[in-house]
Amino acid sequence: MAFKNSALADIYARVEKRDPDQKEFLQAVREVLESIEPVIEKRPEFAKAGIVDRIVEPERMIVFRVSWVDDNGKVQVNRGFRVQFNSAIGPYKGGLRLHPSVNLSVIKFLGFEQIFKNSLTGLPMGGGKGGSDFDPKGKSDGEIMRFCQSFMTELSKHIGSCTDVPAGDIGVGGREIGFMFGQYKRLRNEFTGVLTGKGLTYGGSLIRTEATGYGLCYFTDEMLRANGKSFKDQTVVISGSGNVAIYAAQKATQLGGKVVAMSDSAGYIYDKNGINLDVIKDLKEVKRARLSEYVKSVPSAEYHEGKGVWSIPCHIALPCATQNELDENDAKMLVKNGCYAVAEGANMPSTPEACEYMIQNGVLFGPAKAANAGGVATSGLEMSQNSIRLSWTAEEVDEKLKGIMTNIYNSAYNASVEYGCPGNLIVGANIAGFTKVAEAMLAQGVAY
Ligand code: NDP
Ligand code: 2IT
Repeated sequence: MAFKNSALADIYARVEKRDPDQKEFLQAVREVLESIEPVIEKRPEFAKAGIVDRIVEPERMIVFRVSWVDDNGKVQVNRGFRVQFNSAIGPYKGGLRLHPSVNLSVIKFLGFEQIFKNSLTGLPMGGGKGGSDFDPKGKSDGEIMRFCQSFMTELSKHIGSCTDVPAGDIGVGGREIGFMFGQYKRLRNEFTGVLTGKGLTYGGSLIRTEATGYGLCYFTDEMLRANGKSFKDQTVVISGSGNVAIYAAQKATQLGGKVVAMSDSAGYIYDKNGINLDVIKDLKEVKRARLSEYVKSVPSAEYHEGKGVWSIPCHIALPCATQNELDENDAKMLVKNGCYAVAEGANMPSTPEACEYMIQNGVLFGPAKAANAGGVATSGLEMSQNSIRLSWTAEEVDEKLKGIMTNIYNSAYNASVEYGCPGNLIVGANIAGFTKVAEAMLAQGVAY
């Protein structure tokens, strides 16, 4: 798709010229800039204040060495990142990803998306993201601890409960947050809510573990209900088998759906009777094993090596693994097999061509920024609880999460109507998320 607005075309060309190799970042920027064209036309004050020129450039990027000693006494070196993208509406907020594919492009795309996602939650959080190319697979608890401590030794200089509040993402869950929190406290001698996703014994929030997956299903349910449908008796396929995928599967099942397939980076399982989540949780949360082991506990299920989870027929598909995991061919296969709703638990899991195909073919489509915002929203609720030094019950947090997901659906839908493409939630979410940040930047002047 080409830009109709020449000012936006020029801005995109400058971003591309500045970082021609950052393909994930460019992909994320292009989608947002295409969506906000009508806002830029309607609100000339945004262009005058250079809002878009500024919003595509991070306020600060920190890149650092992380050295640590493995179990054999050998020194290992990784690269750490924290991109503090935008603080117009609150302290930088966003997860940390530990995966060998992490580079500046990946962290910048995630940080950029986080700005608009956080804005959509209605909570006061700016956008940021970080991580490292460290590969947690096969590492001992001691190695994970030493890596996390070394990572935090540098990161601690740049974060704080009113400055930047990291959390989990791929490869970072409760164990890693615990090690990082311990190191931050040791270095700074202060007990503050500097990270979210903490354990329940030291300031974590109930429901944060479940929040992204639950929120995804609350959002999807809202989208389905607005179109006269529901999860009841529907076949659901979910990619991934990590934090987001597991709790999406749990909530989809509670809402009456039947989850028949899940995946990891090596392959996927198909269980026509409905996936047994106790087995998945034991494999993934306790044993940290491969998904292929599922068939040892459930012999009637099938395991297939490689990609291909989208070839399983379903009504509702929830991509919950990683970026660009659902391409145009996958989208065609899903539609051909009767899939009518897709909601993104992962960040940018569908390629631009896949998104285009699904929207053109009438698939109800919940884009990541809106659909997976329940995780960071509940992180925001964890920050609130830390600030007032109180903990809310699971019911209270869950109720707030539901309310936030309903509001996000309504904001994205209403913006899609206001700007002339009713039901296109990609455009609606980008516009609603952008407008609030743009107004805050406008009010705060141009000095950064
Ligand atoms: P986890 O590390 O818990 O799980 C990741 C899952 O995705 C694993 O099953 C993993 O398989 C699979 N996966 C990771 N990378 C790849 C890859 N390159 N190709 C195929 N499969 C892959 O991470 P989360 O569940 O926390 O995150 C999943 C997605 O959700 C990410 O896009 C993340 O940014 C997004 N997200 C997470 C939130 C959170 O609160 N945690 C909030 C909002 C979005 P394997 O184990 O084999 O690597
Ligand atoms: O992509 C995301 O929104 C997250 N990984 C969660 C971020 C957070 O701060 O809870």
